[in-house]
Amino acid sequence: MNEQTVKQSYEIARERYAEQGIDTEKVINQLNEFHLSMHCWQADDVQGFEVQAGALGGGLGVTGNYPGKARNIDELRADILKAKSLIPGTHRLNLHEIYGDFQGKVVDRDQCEPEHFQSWIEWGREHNTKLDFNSTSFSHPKSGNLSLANPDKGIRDFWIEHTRRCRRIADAMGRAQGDPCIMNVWVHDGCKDVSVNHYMYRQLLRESLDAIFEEKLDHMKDCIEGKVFGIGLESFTVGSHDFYTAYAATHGKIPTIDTGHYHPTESPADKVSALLQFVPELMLHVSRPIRWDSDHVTIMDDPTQELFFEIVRAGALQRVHYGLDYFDGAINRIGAYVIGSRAAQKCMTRALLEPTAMLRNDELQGHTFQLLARMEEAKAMPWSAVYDEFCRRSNVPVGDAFIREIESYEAQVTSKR
Ligand code: RNT
Ligand code: ZN
Repeated sequence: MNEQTVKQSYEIARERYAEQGIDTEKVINQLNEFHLSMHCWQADDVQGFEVQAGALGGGLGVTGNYPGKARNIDELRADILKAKSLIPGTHRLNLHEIYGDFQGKVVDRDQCEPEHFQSWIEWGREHNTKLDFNSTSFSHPKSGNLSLANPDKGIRDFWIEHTRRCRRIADAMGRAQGDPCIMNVWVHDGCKDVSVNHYMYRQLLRESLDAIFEEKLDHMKDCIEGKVFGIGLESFTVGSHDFYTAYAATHGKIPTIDTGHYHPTESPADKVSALLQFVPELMLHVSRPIRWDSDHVTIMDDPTQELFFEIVRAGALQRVHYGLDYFDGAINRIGAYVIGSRAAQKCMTRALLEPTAMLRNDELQGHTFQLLARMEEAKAMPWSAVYDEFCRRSNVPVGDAFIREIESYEAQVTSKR
């Protein structure tokens, strides 16, 4: 797009919003402070770099076989940097434990150390990318259907040890980057078919978490992620939402809201104002479920937009960590990062540009017609001109210009893999 056109469109948008008392310059500054935590696992269909890696497990599924997925740490890093070059602002990278730099050695999950992430820490420093982290309990011979809630003490202790070590790795990352590393614990534990020991499984999971969180670490924060069900684990999920919500609220932990993890008509957005009454912060896994937790690429759909509106309306910008979590092997994977990240930013742009003060006043005065009318008009305001200007100032492609960049990277790099 012609630079002059972008600037002129922005000037008009700035005036239109100023008429409503909204400062678009402030919004652009806020967008600069809005850091997404990009999930490393979109680049290679959740494979990771373990020498002994097996098939994807834990009830997860990636569909599609689009050519060009990252096959090693160098390719994954190159792909992430390419994606980041097409997304305005500065963003974090969310690593899973299986993405360690294991140097061709077999390192079992109960053996991982900060040293296996030293090169990531250096990479992050070099590329102005702060790191977040996840323990990995799936895709392992000891996973089965139950990890932290396994009645077999040996297996349970193995995963407790893994997760404790992961917290220390996260702490090392947080210390090195001078900013807390957010570490997510999600375990797939559940039952495929009818089961009667639910109380026992949940008691075991609670005790395992208590053991894991015993060590106080100052440079990391814990978040815990529930779910409705996984593939092959349809009948019962140990770490349900009630379980983790209660755990987070009583232990000062951060719940992870994965937008793909709820019943189809349940609104993840509606959880923001409820949970933040009782927990310090929230972690998001922004995704797009189609009929189930299918992890399609995030787009500007109504549930995503509503989520960002709710965060802004709750005044919670500083209390939320913005992770993405989808994996689509059916389309260009770098394109998937860019579409999803830009969609989240566009939703945030619209949320920040909402004339919230006016809307709140309408509502309190009982002016329901005016409230509805203003919200409808806000949809058609020139918010995209503000996002385009943010892209322009960030020196990244404006509008669909990123498509050709991805096409040429595909022609030169990913299609040759
Ligand atoms: C699974 C959870 C979890 C994973 C990643 C890979 O349903 O959403 O967050 O997607 O940890
Ligand atoms: Zn998730």
